[in-house]
Amino acid sequence: MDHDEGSILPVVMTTGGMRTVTLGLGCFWSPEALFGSMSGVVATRVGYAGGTTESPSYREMGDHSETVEVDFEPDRIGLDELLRAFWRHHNPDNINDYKGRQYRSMALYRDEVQSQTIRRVKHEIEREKGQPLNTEIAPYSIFYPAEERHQKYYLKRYPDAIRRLSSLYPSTKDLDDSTLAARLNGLAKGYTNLEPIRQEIRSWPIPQSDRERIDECIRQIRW
Ligand code: MHO
Repeated sequence: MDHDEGSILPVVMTTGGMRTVTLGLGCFWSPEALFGSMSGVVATRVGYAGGTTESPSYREMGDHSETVEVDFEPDRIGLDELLRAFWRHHNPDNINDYKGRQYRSMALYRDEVQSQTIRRVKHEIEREKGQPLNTEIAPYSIFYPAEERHQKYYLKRYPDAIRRLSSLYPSTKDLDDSTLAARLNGLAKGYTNLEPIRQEIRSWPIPQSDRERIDECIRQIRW
C-alpha cells in the first residue's frame, strides 16, 4: 500500500532564515492552530514561558503563562502580520488575570528588531482602537514545551488523521514539530481548508515524490 514507507520525510519545510517569536494569548490550543494555518509559518509548539518557576507542567505552571512559539520565515510572512493576527484574536483586558498568570497577553522578543516591531505594531493598533493594549512585552529567556497531549490539540481530536499521518511521521515528536501538522491543526480548528494546504505543498522544497506522498495521505483523511 504505502510504496515509499520508510523513507524519511523532512519535518520542517524551510529553506532557511527562520525566526521565532513567543506569544501568550490565553489558552494555547487555538493560537497554535491560528498561527499554524498561516503560510510562511513553518512550525509551532505550545508551552510555558514568561515566569521563573522551574520545570512547569500544565497542572503546576507556577508563574508561567500558556504561550505558543511560532517559527516563521520573514521572507514569506512578516512579524507585523503575525502580530496583527495576535491582537485580532484576543483582547488583553479579557484574559489577563482571569486565571492568575496562566492566561496573560504577552509577547517575548528575541532581539532588538523584534522588540521594536512589537512596540510599533502595538502602538498602531492602540491608535486604531483608541484604547491601550495591556500586553506584557519582555525579553525571551526560556520556554518549556507543554505535554504532548497539548501539542496540535485540535488535530489530535481526529483519530483517522493521526493514524494516517503516522505513516508519514512514525514519531509523534516529528509529527508535532512538522509544518504539515501545523497546517492540519489549523484546518481541524477551522482556520484554513484542505485546498490551500494542497496548493502550498506543491511549493515545498522537497522531492516531487514526497509531495505526492503527502498529498495522497491528506486527501484520504476522514475529518
Ligand atoms: N478549555 C480549557 C482550557 C484549556 S487551555 C490548555 C478550559 O476552559 O478550562 O488552558
